[in-house]
Amino acid sequence: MAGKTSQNRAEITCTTCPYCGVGCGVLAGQDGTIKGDPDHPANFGRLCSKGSALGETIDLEGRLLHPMVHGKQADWDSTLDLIAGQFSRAIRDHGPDSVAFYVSGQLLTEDYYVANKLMKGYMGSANIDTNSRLCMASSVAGHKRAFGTDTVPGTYEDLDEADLVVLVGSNLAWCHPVLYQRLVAAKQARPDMRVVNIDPRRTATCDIADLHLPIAPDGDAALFNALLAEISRRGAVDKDYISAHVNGFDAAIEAAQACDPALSGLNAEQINAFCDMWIGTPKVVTVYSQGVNQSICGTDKVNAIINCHLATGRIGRAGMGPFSVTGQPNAMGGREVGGLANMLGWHLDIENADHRAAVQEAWDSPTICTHAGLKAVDLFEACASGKIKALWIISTNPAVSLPDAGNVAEAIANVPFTVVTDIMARTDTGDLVDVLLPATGWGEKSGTVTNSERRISRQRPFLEAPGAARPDWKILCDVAARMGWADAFDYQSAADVFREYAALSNLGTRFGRDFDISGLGDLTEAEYDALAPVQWPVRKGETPGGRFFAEGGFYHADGRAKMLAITAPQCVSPEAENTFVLNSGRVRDHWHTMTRTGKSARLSQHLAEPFAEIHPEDAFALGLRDAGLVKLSSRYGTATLRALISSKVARGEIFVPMHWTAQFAPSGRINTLMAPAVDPVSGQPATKGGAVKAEAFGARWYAFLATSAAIECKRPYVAKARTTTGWQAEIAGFKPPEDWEQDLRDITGLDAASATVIEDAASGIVRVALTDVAGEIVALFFAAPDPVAVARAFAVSLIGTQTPAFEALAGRPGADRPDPGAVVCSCFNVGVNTLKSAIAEGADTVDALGAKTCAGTNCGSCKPELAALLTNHLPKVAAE
Ligand SMILES: Nc1nc2c(c(=O)[nH]1)N[C@H]1C(S)=C(S)[C@@H](COP(=O)(O)OP(=O)(O)OC[C@H]3O[C@@H](n4cnc5c(=O)[nH]c(N)nc54)[C@H](O)[C@@H]3O)O[C@H]1N2
Ligand SMILES: Nc1nc2c(c(=O)[nH]1)N[C@H]1C(S)=C(S)[C@@H](COP(=O)(O)OP(=O)(O)OC[C@H]3O[C@@H](n4cnc5c(=O)[nH]c(N)nc54)[C@H](O)[C@@H]3O)O[C@H]1N2
Ligand code: SF4
Ligand SMILES: [Mo]
Repeated sequence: MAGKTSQNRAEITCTTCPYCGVGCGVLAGQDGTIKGDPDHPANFGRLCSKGSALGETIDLEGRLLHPMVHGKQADWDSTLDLIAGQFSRAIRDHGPDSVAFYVSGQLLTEDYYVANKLMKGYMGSANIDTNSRLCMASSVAGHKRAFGTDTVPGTYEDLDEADLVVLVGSNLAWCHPVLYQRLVAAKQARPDMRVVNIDPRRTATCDIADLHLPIAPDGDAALFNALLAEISRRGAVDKDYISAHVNGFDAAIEAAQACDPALSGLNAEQINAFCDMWIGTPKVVTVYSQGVNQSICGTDKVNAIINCHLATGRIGRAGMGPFSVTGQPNAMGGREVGGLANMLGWHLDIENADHRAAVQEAWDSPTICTHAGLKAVDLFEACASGKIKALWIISTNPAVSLPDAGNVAEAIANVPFTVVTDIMARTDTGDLVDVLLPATGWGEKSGTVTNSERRISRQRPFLEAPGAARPDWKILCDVAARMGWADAFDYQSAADVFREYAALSNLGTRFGRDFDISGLGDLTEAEYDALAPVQWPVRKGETPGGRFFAEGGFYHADGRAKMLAITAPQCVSPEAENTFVLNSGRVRDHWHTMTRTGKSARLSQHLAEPFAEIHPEDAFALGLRDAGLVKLSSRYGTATLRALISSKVARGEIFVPMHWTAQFAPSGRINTLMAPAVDPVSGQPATKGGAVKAEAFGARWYAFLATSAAIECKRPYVAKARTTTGWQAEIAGFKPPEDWEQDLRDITGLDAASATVIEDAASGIVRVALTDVAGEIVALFFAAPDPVAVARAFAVSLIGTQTPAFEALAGRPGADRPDPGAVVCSCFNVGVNTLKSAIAEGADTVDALGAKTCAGTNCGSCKPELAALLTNHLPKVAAE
């Protein structure tokens, strides 16, 4: 069990990346240097662009450093008293279900455990839900239906060993980049390995795919039903496995046979090719993510996939199995501690009276919740209707990330007493609440996370806690103590919390559950500090980890798995004119609501503004031009985004990124449009399947601004991004300002700078440069009646230089200063134009491009884009 500690690698701390569920090991230096940990079994030294840029996001700019009550700095004691008083009063006057926590898969296990214990065992309600409801709930529900408990059967090694990897609703290249690279390496080592990518869009992940199936939105259940029917028809069923270990086979096959494969949106040839590959390849891993989970039929999709693996007995053996990859760093840990409103810790069930009694006994708690709490969407509805009197939101930004976000913001504002714990002073959610509490962030806090393959790793601190920031678990304990439960929350350290949680986990085994880490239940502080990454189960005297279910051993009462009879939904095909299916998801270099990645210039330059990816024929029909603006609207709200015209999306569909907030692009908040429709089984919102109308935005002027100053600007369209020299913004509006120069001064606050203005009345083009007393350019502004054609990266590079204003306002680089173009490789800041020149000079492979420009030679996250560039498929956002 002993591992490396921070002490035995002087100055270097072994920790874990705080972003995605791959859970990469990171070596962090005190000076902010970040490297992949070669000894960590999740990444063996690799990191992606976000992991590599961690050093740029740990500065204190924008951090919340003190408790704030109604906008005023406050001390901890009085603030904690206030919170304890308000929660106690609400419970006394309105009962336990009048209070709620909304927490996050980015909490550490220790934080998460304490929050659950406090709400479920002491406050006496199960009103604690988590952003994992928006992320993993359908997988959890699907696992429980099939296996009897929420088990991920396989390991990452299965990806190395599979002969076929099927990616369903997963943009692995951008969202789990180190796993993607692992797949690339496996394929290089064994060229016979095949990859299928099932996604309505042609994403960067297609770069590795032998077959891309552009499925209709929510066509997955029909496709996997078709596969199951074919498995049966072709005699590929593992009859021994079924008869020994599986119930529900006949009903599942019957439902599959009754299902129309055309509902998948694929033709017979495509379906056949897929069935040939899947059925003909015993070693198959089906990896799935949000294209499966975030759907009104997400749980059914999960079970349609698992059905095929159960029918063929391809589960729990090397290179075989269904594999739901987790999104957040501790999405899995949250499921283990019972983070969802309908679960108890250690994979026990709220509905089961014996489980409830056992948990109460283990905690020696005064009470235990008696029924499931409100799931995220319902929880915020209860906030809106006045049922919730006190709400505490921890480590998540629901005013951005929940569907129908406008109403969610109003619902939060409607709760009489609201608290947010965050690391940042300003977030869209934090701006709405009574009390802000400063948490220690990554690099400062200590605890554990569990990754997609059930591997528990330590996050270790290497920085001092800034200001008055405290660990999340500690803040929760301090409130619990003030509510009268000091003894039960008297933990002295994160290790202390972990010990209790791990020791009690044999409860799971007692009730015949999978989750058990009791082997870690008596770690000393030093052993906890030294804990090496370990996969559960971890029982005393047994080798930890491994796979589940090769020999059956499921967790339903009879020990058998269940195949489900799945009915595929009719594909959504909006009938009304100009109405589109709204698909949403992630970009390579941003993390969710950008509170951290938005601080990094490198990460902000890959895609610097929110966009709507739309098919060329749809764009033509709407009168949209590339780099123009498009307005999307639904009955919930509107959004204005840059049009990215691309045949990578199907006709009738629009893809938008989920990341932009009121702080970066007020008109780009996509969840203001998204309906709060949920999967009926899991309660997970269907954030991939909205319906919107689209129209050209009809701006009268467009502008680009690069400056060293902060940008404060209210216009119909504004999208700000960090640059290496300050900030940049894309701006657009209707009525042009009367005085462009004054307008620019108002936006930047650069009152004292001297201005050079070039205005061409005939073309309507306006250019303004602001120069400071030292003769350095501090702002460059380009406005035009059409989307502005200016070399953006070049303009940004002129800020802070002594370039003569007239020269800078040419907006086009001279031969002596080539324009690198939009960033493709964020590690080495290599722009698209640099890459195009390298291609023109003969670089004809990704490796050759790397040798010439360094692009792709560090984290490798941009390799799919380099490959696309080589075949002339570069995505373009805004005019370059
Ligand atoms: N860069 C980056 N990486 C991240 C994150 C991030 O914010 N940024 N967040 C992390 C988190 S929390 C999560 S949950 C994961 C998510 O990781 P992914 O699930 O891989 O990412 P998404 O972009 O949300 O969606 C994946 C794909 O689903 C497709 N899709 C939409 N509808 C359907 C459908 O009906 N069927 C199928 N088969 N596909 C469909 C979309 O076109 C999209 O390409 O990423 C993690 N990694
Ligand atoms: N339309 C659409 N909506 C989606 C999705 C989608 O694909 N499409 N995906 C959904 C999914 S899968 C997810 S996971 C969610 C994510 O959505 P959110 O959870 O709302 O997004 P984050 O930006 O990760 O929010 C984390 C917050 O915690 C803060 N924070 C960081 N570290 C700490 C810490 O140590 N302690 C505390 N207390 N705070 C901290 C950050 O500053 C930030 O404000 O979005 C969901 N929403
Ligand atoms: S793949 Fe990237 S974001 Fe995910 S854990 Fe690894 S370094 Fe972090
Ligand atoms: Mo997620």
